[in-house]
Amino acid sequence: MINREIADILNEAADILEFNGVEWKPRAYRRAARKIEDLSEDIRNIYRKSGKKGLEDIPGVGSGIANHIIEYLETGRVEKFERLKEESPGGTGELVEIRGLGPKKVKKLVEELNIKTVSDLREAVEEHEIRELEGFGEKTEENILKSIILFEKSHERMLLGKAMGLAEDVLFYMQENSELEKIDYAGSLRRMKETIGDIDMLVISSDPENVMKTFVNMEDADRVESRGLTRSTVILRGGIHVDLRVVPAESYGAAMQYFTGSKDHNIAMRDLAISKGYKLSEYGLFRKDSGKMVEGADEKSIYSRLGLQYIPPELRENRGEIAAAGKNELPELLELGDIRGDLHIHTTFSEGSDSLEEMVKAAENMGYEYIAITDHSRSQRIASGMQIDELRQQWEEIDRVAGEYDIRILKGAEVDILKDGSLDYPDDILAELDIVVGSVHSGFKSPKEEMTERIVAALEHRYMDILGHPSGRLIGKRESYEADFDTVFETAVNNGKILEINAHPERLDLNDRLILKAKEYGVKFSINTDSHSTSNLSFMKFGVGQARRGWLTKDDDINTYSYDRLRQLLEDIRKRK
Ligand code: DGT
Ligand code: CA
Ligand code: CA
Ligand code: ZN
Repeated sequence: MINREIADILNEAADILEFNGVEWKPRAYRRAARKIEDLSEDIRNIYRKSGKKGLEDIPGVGSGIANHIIEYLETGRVEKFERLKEESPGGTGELVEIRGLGPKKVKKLVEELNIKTVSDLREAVEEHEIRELEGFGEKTEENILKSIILFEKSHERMLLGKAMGLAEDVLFYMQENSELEKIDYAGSLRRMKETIGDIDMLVISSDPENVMKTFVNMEDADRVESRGLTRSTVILRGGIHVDLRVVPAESYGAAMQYFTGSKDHNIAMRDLAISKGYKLSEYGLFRKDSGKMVEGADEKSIYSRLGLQYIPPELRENRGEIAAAGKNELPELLELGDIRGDLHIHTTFSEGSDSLEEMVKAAENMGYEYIAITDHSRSQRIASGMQIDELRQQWEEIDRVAGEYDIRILKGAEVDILKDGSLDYPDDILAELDIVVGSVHSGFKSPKEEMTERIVAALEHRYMDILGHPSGRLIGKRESYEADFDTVFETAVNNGKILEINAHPERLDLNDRLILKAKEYGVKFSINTDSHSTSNLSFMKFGVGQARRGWLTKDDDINTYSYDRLRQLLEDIRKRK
């Protein structure tokens, strides 16, 4: 958690410096922040074990930033950053998070309209004051409004990846420090929704008082919103609420059922219970006539008593799962343990922070059978895409590393789909690759028809195997591009091409609804982490979560294939043309 905190303050300082027109430092701070967030080890431990030297070993962290980190670890603040905040006009940190508002524009808004916060900005947009400013105009005003809406969305809900990390920290802390028999998270987090409003936790304990005391005194709690004997709510740094309830053991299953939701699923379940002569609540399943409790301790038994197959949490969105469970027709969902490899991985050959060998080793340690190395192609200047000679060097490196490990390594690339739908390497180079992930990385605002044609052309390209992050969104930051997904799915199926489910918590595309739709067309999927560091490899569970929310089975995802079957599939794709 401390890693995230430090990343946050570095990002905040970067925002302010950027606002002040400082040139390179903000980039350096952001880079360090990203690397710190990617660390798998607690930065406190690194400092304890290896001192300042250890901190300086983190990529992007030099002596200056290391000193700031040490100051923060020791005092909980960084004097220089505090002063920066005081000296900069109020709230600008927040304003520079609005996309399309550079520092110059922000400065103008502060000076001319006294806008300091996003809500000031919203008011000014609604009053059409912005378009009157020199250099702004009507179009800018519209774009600002769109960005405000995205900003607000991302600030009231938290990314699944972030919420899961926080919840696991709280679980661990509670297990270590209090007397409890059982603790679980429920709510949207258990359903693996892509964003989380608040974290809901349930506990069984013979000493609720002790549990609550431990909970509200948690170091990471910023504020205690409410405290009671059976329910307390704390607000963690960063603003997320955690709700914790102590529940009697005989009601634990019913409480898990109720607080896992979704609300719509619960309402449908309650109606079903009534139709069968029961009453369902968070305390248990009761017979309507006698009021006798027939189930409660065990969640699965509630479903079976109502004549249903057990419904996995990810399906509980009232999208037909209850009817299917009643007819024994639920799909056997894909599981994390079914995954045999990751097919979208970056290394230091492009913008990754760990070397090719480190990525391979980490994937082997996860028990994977194969991994595809897919660094960026040559047009990706900002992400240091590979020129052809670098790609060849990478092949040599792969051949060397392959000799040292058991895991199979596929030579791949994440190749840009250029504006005209062509791919960013010539065919003879593509033909030498084992696997090609094609992604759109530019022109996100193209009209729908253009974008659709562009993707269709790529899907028809002989050497493209997987369409990477197929909707191009960054959750809360950038909307999906416009494309006719029916056409995209149809073209994929007709050409035997694979669509990626990107497991990176900032992306998670295709989303659950698009997965459901694609599945109807018979599309095959590939769940990949798009890892930029070894710690990112653990994102796989979020992709699997979305796949399960999209009702996918093991057979729908090619990452469950054996190495031989995967190679056969890739060969078949190329033979089609
Ligand atoms: P979130 O926190 O917005 O990401 O979404 P949830 O699903 O975690 O919702 P939350 O935290 O408001 O409530 C947790 C669960 O409690 C919810 O999924 C279902 C249940 N629940 C909450 N309010 C109601 C309600 O009014 N009726 C029923 N039947 N269940 C409810
Ligand atoms: Ca919740
Ligand atoms: Ca809640
Ligand atoms: Zn990538």
